[in-house]
Amino acid sequence: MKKILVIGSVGQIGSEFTLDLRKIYGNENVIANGRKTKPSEKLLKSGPFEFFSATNKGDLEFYCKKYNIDTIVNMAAILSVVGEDKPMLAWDVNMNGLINVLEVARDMKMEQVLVPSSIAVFGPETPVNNTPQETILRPTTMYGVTKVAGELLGDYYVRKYGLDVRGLRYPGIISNETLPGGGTTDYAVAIYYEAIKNKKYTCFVKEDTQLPMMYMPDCIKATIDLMQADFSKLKHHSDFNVGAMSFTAGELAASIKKYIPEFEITYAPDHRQAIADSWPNSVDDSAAREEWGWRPAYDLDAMTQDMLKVLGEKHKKGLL
Ligand code: AKB
Repeated sequence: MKKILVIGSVGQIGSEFTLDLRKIYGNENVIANGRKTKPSEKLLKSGPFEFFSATNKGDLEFYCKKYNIDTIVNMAAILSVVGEDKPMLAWDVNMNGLINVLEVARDMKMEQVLVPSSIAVFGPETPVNNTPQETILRPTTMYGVTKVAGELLGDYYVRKYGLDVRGLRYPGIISNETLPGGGTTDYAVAIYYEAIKNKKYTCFVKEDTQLPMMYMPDCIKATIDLMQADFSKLKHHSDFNVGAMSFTAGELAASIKKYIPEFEITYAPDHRQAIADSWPNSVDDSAAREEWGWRPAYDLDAMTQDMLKVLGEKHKKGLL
C-alpha cells in the first residue's frame, strides 16, 4: 500500500486533493503537511497531519522516515503575485523545497514524486493560442522562473537517477472550498464569491483578458490520473500541458449573468494585468491526452452552475 506525503495540503488545491487521495488510498496512508495555516477540521480529523517546511531538509527527512513515505506530492508553492512581491521567498519555497523533496526521494528510493508546474512557465514570446507542449519557456515572473527550473530538475532526476517524477502545468484553478492565495488567476474564483455575496465584482484584469482555466474536480482528476499512469508509457514527465477551458473575463461574467441576471462587473486592471498578458490564451494538451488519457469534464457553463449552487448553499448557511 502506498504511503503518500502531501506537502502544502492546506492550500487551495491541497485541501481538496488530500481528502480525495485519502478516499482512494486510506486515511492513514496519506500524510498531510502544512507550514503555518491552520488546517480544516476535515483535514485534521481524517488522517495524520504534520506541521513543517520542506525547505528544512532535516524535517522533511524525519517525517518521511517516520511514516515510511514512498510517494511525495509537492503542492507547496509561492504563486505569481506574491512571488513578484517576495522573489526570494518564492525561490526558497519553490526551489529549495523542491530540491529537498527530490533529494530525500532519491535517498529513500521512493516510488514517485509529483510536482505541479503551471502555465506560468510561458512568457510573452510564447505562442499565445493553443500553446504547444514544446515551446519557448521564457517567463517574466519569479514564479515562472522557478516552475521552468522545477520542470527541468524533475526531468533531470528521471534521466540521471531513474526517479519517477511527474508534473503537469496547471492553468488557473477555480474552486469553492479553499480560496487561492497570491495568484494572477484569483479573479476567476473571487468573481463567483462576490456574485453570490454582493451581486457585483470589480475585476483586476481587462474584459478581453483570456487565460486557460480548469474547475477543481478536473484538476484533481488530472493529478490523480497522472499519478496512476503507467510510467513506461510516458514520453514527457514533469511538464504536461493540461487544458480544460479558456475564456475571457468578459465571457466569465456573461456566464454568471445567465444565472444571476442582476450581476454587475466593472474592470480596474492593476499590476496583475502584465502577468496575465504574459501567459497564453489556451494550451495544446494532446501529449497528456495521448500519453495518459487526459479528458476534462467541465466547460464554463457547467462550472458556473456548480460553483453558484455550492457557494449559494454556503451563503445561506452563513459560511461565506
Ligand atoms: C497563479 O495565478 O499564479 C496560479 C497559476 C496559474 O499557476 N494560479
